[in-house]
Amino acid sequence: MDRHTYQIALGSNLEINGQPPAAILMAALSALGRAGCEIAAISRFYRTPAYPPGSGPEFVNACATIVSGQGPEEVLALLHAVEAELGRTRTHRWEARVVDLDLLACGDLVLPDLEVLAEWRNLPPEEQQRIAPECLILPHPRLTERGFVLIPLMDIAPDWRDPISGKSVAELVSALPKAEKAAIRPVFPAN
Ligand code: PH2
Ligand code: MG
Ligand code: MG
Repeated sequence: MDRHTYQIALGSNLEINGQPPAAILMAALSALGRAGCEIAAISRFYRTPAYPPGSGPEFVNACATIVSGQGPEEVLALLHAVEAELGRTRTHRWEARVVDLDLLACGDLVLPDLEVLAEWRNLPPEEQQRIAPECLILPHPRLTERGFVLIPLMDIAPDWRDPISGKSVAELVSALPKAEKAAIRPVFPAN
């Protein structure tokens, strides 16, 4: 059986049943473990301002590396099942959420192809909010521009490379605006 290495992003900015966001992310990781994924690495947990600015409460964000015999579509379905199990409802895109689990990458696989990935990457922000892709796009089209994804990812996969720019996660992090980096703080140790 082929085993694939996936990078995933986790985020939460709401409580559910008295559980704060960091506990919800832990619960999501244990659910993935119970579902048969090997959790190979977990980043630190970070407090991050909601993007776009002013769109809701602060998030806790993290990334994890999971190893699974399942293909990308199955892993995506599993992430959605865990979101539902933990109480996520979907009414609007980018609303406050109990838990958001995003499939960032499956090794260096590009889906469906570089051209479609580049099209989604170049969408203006209004369009990004209005339309969602029908097919699974990997790596995640917004991965390279978001500090709340790149900074946790740097903890566990600094050498992963973006297939379009050829840049590593470490290089993408060093290109982030200073103010954006400064606003993203590890939960432990608190500062
Ligand atoms: N997720 C979003 C939109 N905005 N902002 C932060 N800080 N963290 C997120 O995970 C996040 C967001 C859409 O999934
Ligand atoms: Mg997301
Ligand atoms: Mg999502």
